[in-house]
Amino acid sequence: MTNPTSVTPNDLSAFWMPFSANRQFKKNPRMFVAAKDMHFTTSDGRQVLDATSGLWCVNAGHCRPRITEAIQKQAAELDYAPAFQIGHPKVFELANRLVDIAPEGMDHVFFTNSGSESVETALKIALAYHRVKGEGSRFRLIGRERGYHGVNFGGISVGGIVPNRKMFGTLLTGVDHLPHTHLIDKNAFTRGEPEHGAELANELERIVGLHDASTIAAVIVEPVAGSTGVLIPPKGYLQKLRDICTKYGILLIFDEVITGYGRLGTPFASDYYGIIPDIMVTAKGLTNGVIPMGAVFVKSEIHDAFMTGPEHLIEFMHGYTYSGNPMAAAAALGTLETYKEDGLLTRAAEMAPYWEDALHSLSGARHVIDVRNIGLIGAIELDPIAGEPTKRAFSAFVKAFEAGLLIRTTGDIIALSPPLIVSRGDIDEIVATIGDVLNSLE
Ligand code: PXG
Repeated sequence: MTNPTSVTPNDLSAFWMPFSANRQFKKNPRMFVAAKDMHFTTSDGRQVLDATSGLWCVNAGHCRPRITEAIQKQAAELDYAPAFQIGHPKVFELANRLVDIAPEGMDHVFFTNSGSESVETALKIALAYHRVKGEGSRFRLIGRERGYHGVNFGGISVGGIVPNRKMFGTLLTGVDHLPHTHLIDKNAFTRGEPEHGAELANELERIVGLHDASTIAAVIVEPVAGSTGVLIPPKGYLQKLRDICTKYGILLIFDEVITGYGRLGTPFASDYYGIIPDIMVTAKGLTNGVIPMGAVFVKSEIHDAFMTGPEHLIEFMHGYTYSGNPMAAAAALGTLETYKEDGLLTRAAEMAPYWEDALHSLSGARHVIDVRNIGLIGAIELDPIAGEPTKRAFSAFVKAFEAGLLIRTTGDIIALSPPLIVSRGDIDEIVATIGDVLNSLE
């Protein structure tokens, strides 16, 4: 058992924390020192119920034995193998296991180390694909307002979260954006997919009209936008995007970093909506968050287009030192086994009705202006404090943490995505704690 006091550092200044209010945090740190299944243990020995799967990644719950054992064994057996021009068996096995659970036709996998790298990889595959096909004029990339595609330059260029973009210069050129689909006036308190907004996909026709299809390489969207505060696609919206992309020879990229690996009650959102993209970006739940890893799935047609020319030449000039490294591959295989044994890739479908009812019981709680849900994802949107956006939700986060519950907030939205092993009792606790917290907020 870890002694909580022994792992509390006495100087917090050297570590520049990512996406954090560093000064505020360091005045009043919140530290986890252990985790098991649905709970974290804090440095002062409290249990905190995880309603966010860490950062949307610990889909099977914490410290699952198969994953731990797989990593331990791998570390002692083959720690690292060069990723270029040499292989190791586990990464090939993993690619096959992934193709087995992937949507029809997604037959090839390129490995990365994160969601952000998977996004860059997908965008580069899309651009290079058109070029190897002799359509190098297709250089434009289309994203969406409020989209989150990680933090690297390609991702923030196609992304649409203003604070994540505005500090960083001109970004990629040749990028345009679809409008976001958050129509709170029309769709507030919808259970599941909203009725209004499918027509927003027709904006892609307008963008094609403006730039001409012959200049557009790909459209990238999150099937359900997560980071921005859970925006669920209106009924029919994704199908319209698929149809317009097909009509104009534009590749459709689904960023499934959050929706992948069971979050909606199907292995991927693509299965949930019955819409197959051309490229699918994944990470997070691939290794249960334990070892960094991402995987980009492509259709054979795309992969095969690269497999021409002299066989001694590298077909795609891209990859990372740690692409498919043995430790990550072992963690991913252990994760897939755990998902299979516990039926986790479809468990969210069983729990979703209970989750939906529980969340919507908060509709009348103080400050709540919208509740939305799909699969095992939920969001509670709060009325912002006038002139002080984000403050109310952040207070909710701190109070919930003190009350033994981990939630995520973005803007004035509480986003929830519990591990897929969540029980009805856990759901009751999540909702009761949030209800108390909201009613206690100014
Ligand atoms: N695409 C999507 C759709 C994501 O949600 C990334 C790409 C980037 O993944 P990496 O592994 O590079 O972080 C993400 C990441 C939150 C939150 O609380 C969401 C993410 C990361 C951290 C916090 O909403 N999403």
